[in-house]
Amino acid sequence: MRIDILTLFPGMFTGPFDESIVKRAIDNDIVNIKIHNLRDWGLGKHKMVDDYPFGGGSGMVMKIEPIFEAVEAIKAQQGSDSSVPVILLTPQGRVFNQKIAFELAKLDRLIILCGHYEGIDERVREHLATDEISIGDYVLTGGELAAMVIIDAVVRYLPGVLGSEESAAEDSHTAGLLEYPQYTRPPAYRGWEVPQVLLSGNHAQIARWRREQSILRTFIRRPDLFEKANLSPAERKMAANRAVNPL
Ligand code: JBE
Repeated sequence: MRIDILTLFPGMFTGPFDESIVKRAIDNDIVNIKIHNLRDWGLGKHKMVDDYPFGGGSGMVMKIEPIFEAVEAIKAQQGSDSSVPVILLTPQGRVFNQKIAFELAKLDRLIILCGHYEGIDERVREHLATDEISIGDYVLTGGELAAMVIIDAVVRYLPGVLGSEESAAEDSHTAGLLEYPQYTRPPAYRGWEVPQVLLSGNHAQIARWRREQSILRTFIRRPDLFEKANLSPAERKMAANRAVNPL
């Protein structure tokens, strides 16, 4: 997969892409992430990328020409395929989630536009962006952090990035539920003990306990997820009972 990012702050991306799993994916040529400085397409000798809003008001608006010309140049870099999806990161977009990450991971190319300042000339939305995504209902100073969040979630899905064990943890059985609690040694610390069942060696019992914990946790913390989860009637009943009468 190739991901192109268009930003006014390319320096923000060093760090997240230079560590851990995303770095490994880049080193293994599973993903190719190219960061482009929008300033390179700025207008005139001052490389202007923003301007005053028509109609007045405070703040600056990102100009249309540098963005269009940058995206056209980037598209042309690997065959002039005008069908490459162009995602604009904005609080006005559809809210990002795991399903969107999964869908984006199927693409072989993707261009991400990081907005800044008070906004972007509306014609970029109308005539260039093919999708608008938000990572949540809060205001960031720009789309860069949103781009990093999305890329991190997408890259995990690319074949070869996670080990088979890690990916198995996301199978349809557990999808949509919160994770069960995890413990490691020591079995007791300051009197706080690891649940006995995990030390029992009884794998069927352990699997049952974990499933129950996932369901119960989801019921209590995220009723919205519980509602949508793929659960049997017995599991739904168990959650309702146990939440009222905890063990
Ligand atoms: O979520 N986002 O993509 C944003 C982009 C820019 C500013 N705030 C956001 N939340």
